[in-house]
Amino acid sequence: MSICVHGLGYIGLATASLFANAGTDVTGFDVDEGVIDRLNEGNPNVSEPELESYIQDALESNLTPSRRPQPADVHIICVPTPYDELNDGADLTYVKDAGRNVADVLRSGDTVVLESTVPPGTTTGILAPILSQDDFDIGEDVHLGYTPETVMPGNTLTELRTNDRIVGGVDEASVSAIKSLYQPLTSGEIHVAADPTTAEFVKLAQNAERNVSIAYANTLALLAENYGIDVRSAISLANNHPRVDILSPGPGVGGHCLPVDPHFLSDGSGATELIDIASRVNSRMPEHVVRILEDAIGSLEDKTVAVLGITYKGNVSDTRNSPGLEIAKLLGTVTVDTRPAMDGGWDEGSVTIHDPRATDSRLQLVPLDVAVDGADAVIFGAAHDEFAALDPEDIRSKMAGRTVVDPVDVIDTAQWTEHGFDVRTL
Ligand code: SAJ
Repeated sequence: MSICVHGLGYIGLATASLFANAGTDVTGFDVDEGVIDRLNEGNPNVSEPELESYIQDALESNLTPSRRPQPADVHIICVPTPYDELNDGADLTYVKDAGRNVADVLRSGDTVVLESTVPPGTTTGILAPILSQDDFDIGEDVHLGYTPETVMPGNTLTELRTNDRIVGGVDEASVSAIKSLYQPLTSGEIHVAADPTTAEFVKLAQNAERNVSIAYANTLALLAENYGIDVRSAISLANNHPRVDILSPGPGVGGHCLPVDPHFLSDGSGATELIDIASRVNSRMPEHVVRILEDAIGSLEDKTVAVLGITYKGNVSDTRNSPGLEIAKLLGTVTVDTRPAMDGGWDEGSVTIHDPRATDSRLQLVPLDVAVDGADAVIFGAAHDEFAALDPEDIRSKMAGRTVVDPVDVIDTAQWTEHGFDVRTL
C-alpha cells in the first residue's frame, strides 16, 4: 500500500510519520516548497521533542517529502481550514485545492480521506464533486470518507496513537477501507458515523462543547470574584460530585481550534446562540485580566508591565489567537508587529513580552531578565513549566513593583506571597 498525505502542517506531518514508521510508503506533499526543503534537510520544525524525533525516524525510513502530489492507493488530506471572518465560516480554499491535486493523480480503486476540520457537508458536498471530475463514481470507483484528527497539541504523539477515531464514509466499502487503514495504528476504538456529514458535525461538537465549558468556568470566575471566593478551590470542590466536571477558568481561549471551529457550525438559523455567547464570554477575559491588574496598581499610565507567556496555552509554541498576546496588546503598546515603527526601530513602551517557547519571529520577545527589569507588574499569560520553576526572589530583585497577576495558575501563590509579592488570580 502507498499513501500520499496532502498538507504537512503539524497534523499532516505527524500522520504521515505514523504510517511511515509502521512500514508504509508515504509521500508527503505540501504546496509550500519551503516546508519540503526544510524536511529534506531533516528539519521538521515542531516544538514537541518526542514528535520531532518520531518525524526524523520517518524521514529516514519511509516518508518522502515531495513538491508534487503523487499517485497513491490512499490520499489523506490534512490542510488548514482558517476562519473566514467575512462570511463567519470556514475558508475552504485549501480543501478545494487539495481535492483538485488529488483528482489530478486519482485512480480507480483509490481511497481518499479528509481529516481537516470542516463544516458539516464538506466531504460529500464539496470534495466529492471535485474528485468525480474524471467521471469517477464516488463510492463505486473511489472510496471516500471523513475522519477528524483529535490530537491535543502538546501531547500529539500519544494522542495520535491512542485516541479513538470517528469514521464517516460515503458507503460501507469506504468505511471498511478507512477503518482498516487506521485500526492498526491506534489503540483506541474506531467508531463509525452514519455518514461523513455526521463525522464532521461530531468533530465540531467536541470543540464547541469545550469552548462552552470553558466559558462556564470563566463565568464562575467572574461571579466568584464578586463574592470574594477563590474560584479554583470552589471548582475543585464542585468536581467531587460524580456528574460534575467543570473546566478551568483562564485568561481566554486561544489556539487555532476552539476559538474558530464553533463558527463552522453556524447555519444562519440562530441555533448557535449558546455557542456564540460562550465565545463572547471567553473573548472578554483578556480585558478582565487587565482590570485585575488595574485594581492592583491603579492607572497603567507610566507603568511598565512584563507579560510572561504569549503562546495560546502552556508548553506549546503556537501563538495563534493567544490570550497572553491579546493582554499585551490591550496594555497599549505595539510591541507586536511585523512592521518596524516609523523611526526604523520597534516602538518603545510600557509592555515587554517574554516567552521561552514561542517561535514566531515577528514578535519582539526579550529575555526574562530584560522583561522583568524595572517592571511594575508581571502578568503570566501561559502556564509554561519554565514559569512554575521561577525563583520569586530572583524576579523580585529585578522588578520595581511587587504585583503579579496569574490568571493561568502557574505559580505557587503562597510561595510568591511569602517573598513579598501581591499575587492576583482569577
Ligand atoms: N483552556 C482553558 N481552560 C481549560 C482548558 C483550556 O482556558 O480548562 C484554554 C487553553 O488555555 C487554550 C484554549 O483553551 O487557550 C484551548 O486549549 P485546549 O487545550 O483546550 O485545546 P487545543 O485547542 O489545544 O486542542 C483542541 C482539543 N479539543 C478538545 O479537547 C475537544 C484537541 O483534542 C483537538 O484535536 C484540537 O482542539 C483540534 O485540533 O481541533
